Order: sequence, then C-alpha cells, then structure tokens
Amino acid sequence: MTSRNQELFQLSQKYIPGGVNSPVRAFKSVGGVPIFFQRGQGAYVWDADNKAYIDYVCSWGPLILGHAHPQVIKAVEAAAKNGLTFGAPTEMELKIAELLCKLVPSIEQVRLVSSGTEATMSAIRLARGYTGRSRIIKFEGCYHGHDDSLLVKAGSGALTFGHPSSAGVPAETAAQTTVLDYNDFLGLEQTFDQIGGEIAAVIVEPVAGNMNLVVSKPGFLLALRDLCTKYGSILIFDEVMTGFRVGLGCAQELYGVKPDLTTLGKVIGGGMPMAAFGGRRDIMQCLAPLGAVYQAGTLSGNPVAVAAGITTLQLVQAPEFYKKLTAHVVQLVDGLVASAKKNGIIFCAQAVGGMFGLYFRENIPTSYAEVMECDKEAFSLFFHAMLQEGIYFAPSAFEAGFVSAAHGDKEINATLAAAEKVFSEWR
Ligand code: KE4
Repeated sequence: MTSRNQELFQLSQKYIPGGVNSPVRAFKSVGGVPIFFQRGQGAYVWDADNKAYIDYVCSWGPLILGHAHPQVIKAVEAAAKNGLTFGAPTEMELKIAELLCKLVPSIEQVRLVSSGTEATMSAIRLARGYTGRSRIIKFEGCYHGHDDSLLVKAGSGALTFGHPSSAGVPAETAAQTTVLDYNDFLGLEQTFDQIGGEIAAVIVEPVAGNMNLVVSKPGFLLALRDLCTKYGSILIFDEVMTGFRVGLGCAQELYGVKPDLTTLGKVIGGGMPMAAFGGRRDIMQCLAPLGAVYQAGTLSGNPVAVAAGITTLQLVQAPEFYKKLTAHVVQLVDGLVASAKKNGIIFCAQAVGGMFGLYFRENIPTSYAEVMECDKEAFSLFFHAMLQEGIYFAPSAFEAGFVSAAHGDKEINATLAAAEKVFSEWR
C-alpha cells in the first residue's frame, strides 16, 4: 500500500526540484523516501502517515526546547497579532540585540538577518570591506551556507586557489578561497607564512557539525586566533549551529577563544527564520548605513521571529539548562556505544553540549579524511532500522545529531532499547 509520504514525495517532485526545499531532506545519502512531517510536539514528530518518531534532528538544531514549546508558541501568537512585519525598527529587535551582546561577550554590536547563509555571507563581505583584502580561508568539511565564496573545495595544494564545489560558482570567485584541513596546524602556519598579509578572514566552525561532528584539537582555535591577530586577518566563528547549542556562552566560551566576528542562527530564532552576525564594534561600524559595506534585508529582525528567539534565549538561561541537556546527550551516546560493543559492531560516538556524532568506525574522527573512512552503508542500515523503530536520526552519515530539553529519560531509554534491538539483529 502506498504511504502518504510516498504520494506526497511523488507529487512534490512535480513542482519542487527533487521534491524538497533543501537537498539534505531528500534522503539521497541514506536512500529511501523522505519523510513528510505534519506535526511536532516536544521530542516527537509525526509523519504524513501519522507515525510518531523521537526526533534527533530538531530541524538541524534550532529546536533546543523541542517542538511547539508552549511559551514560544504563545510569544509568536502575541507578536503575530500585532502585525507580521513592518520593514522598520521595532523594540523587539533592540531587546534581542541587547540580549545577544550580553550573552556573547565578543559581540559588541549585532545585525539580524534571516538565515545562516545570509549571516556568513555578510560577515565575509564585512571582513573584506574592513581589511581591504579579498582572500579568505575555510576548512574542508565545514559548511557555512551556500554563498558562492563558501561553496569551494580544496585546490591541489593548500596554497593553490580553491575550486568551485557547486556548479554556478565562478572560478574566479572560488579562487579567492583557500581550503585547508581542519585541525591541520602545519598547513595553517605554512599558509599564513606565505600569504598571511592577503587574508581578509578565516571562517571556521569552532565545533564542526557539517562533516558529522568533529571537535577542534586542543590549541587549534587558539592558533587561528594568534595567526589572525599577527597578520591582521578577521577571525570569524561560524556558530550558526554551535551558538547556544553547546553552551550558554556558545563554543567560544567553551574553548576560551574570542573571535572578531561571530555568526549565529538556528537556536536564536527558536525555529523561526532568524540569524545574526556581530562582533567588534570597530568592524561592525563599517556596515551601511554608517559605513561602506552594504548589507540589507526586507525581513531582517522580523518581530515574529524575534519573539520566538527572545523566548528561547530566555528559557535556555534557566539554571542547569545545559547541564541537564548535556547529561541526556551523554546518556544517549554512552548507551549506543555500549550496545554496539556488546553486539560486536564497530561504532563510536561523542557528545558536545546538546549535539552528538555517531560513527561507524573504530575511533572518533578528528579530521575530514577520517570522517570519510566511516562505514556509510552501515550508517544507512542503522538509520533505516531505527526509523522503523520510530527513531529519527539525521538522514546522512555526515551530519551531527541534536537533543532538546524535551528529550527526557523516557525518550533516551526508548532510543537505547530500539538500538539494542537493531544491533542485536545486525546484518
Ligand atoms: P542556513 O542558511 O541553512 O540557515 O544556515 C547555513 C549554515 C551556516 N553555518 C553552519 C555552521 C550551518 O550548519 C548551516 C546550516 N546547517 C545545515 C545542517 N547541516 C542546514 C540544513 C540544510 O541545509 O537543510
């Protein structure tokens, strides 16, 4: 019998390229028919066939409070009743700007936008405008949204020009981006020694969550900080995913490294379209209407989105919020590792704050190359078997997973019971 998911996917492909509005949703990496969701509540989502799942995607990070949190919904309803958008300043935008500057000490001023891509694209342009330089550095496996300058893969050598990683990106644009290996101290030092004076900015995920989860090696972020300071380059921490996900002070507090600019998204919108970039006042003052770097947005600082964001940022400040959240993530990964070990399956996992990585390989990967060694087929098998059991992990071996405050012992234990069943019946 055709499921409603299958029917909807069939129909959607007629009107939407690939039937989805963002590629990762198409299940290309794991195979099968993508799931169309109709409802979410707390840690749970229901698909078009009304099947329930415990959700470990949380919309790729934003839903740190879980789906449809009553206080967030209430704030959205109240804001919406006063009008959806004005295209003019509102007090709500001032409120969330003050809150972000209070919670993230490196942010002296902030500009609100509508997506993480807009935030990183604008931060790159701002860094180029402030320094008068064009060259940027990013790291293999890190994803910063789909701006042309960031859809670039490594050239043949660290010092050669980057090549487009997407059709439609002009070679001359990609050539301005040098792609290095994450956690490669030597490559970093050599590059700065050779072209440090040309580098406008380095953009990095302080905890990489787009090549599965890879943490920075001790001292790597500090090395970035020191080199950027020495050569007058702007250090951009892309915390769209890690911001308020790994801790109240974001990853920059976790690692004690202060970037010049920070990009935020996901959690700060509480599930609504909102992101931001901010940092040193002297850099932010280069933005129009004050300075020469243009950046704009019809719905930037949208009051309904801001209402969801403010409520979320208020609730994550609850005492022990991150301690409790992290404890559940650790309980999940430790349980999965123990179950796989008991059943003789090569598997490991790690937790960082409210996010986690699952790997079908002997030990935790510390680089893009090591992540690529993970057994993709094993992950797809695991993904679909768990889906069958009503557990929804990210549909890709190269994505991080997320837990919300709505995931309690009941959900974690149900997940571990499902994993034990899957691992005991493995292959
Ligand atoms: P958006 O433009 O998708 O709001 O944000 C882009 C972005 C920027 N920086 C980081 C560190 C990010 O993780 C993202 C987006 N993350 C992906 C998840 N891997 C979004 C999911 C998707 O592309 O559909």
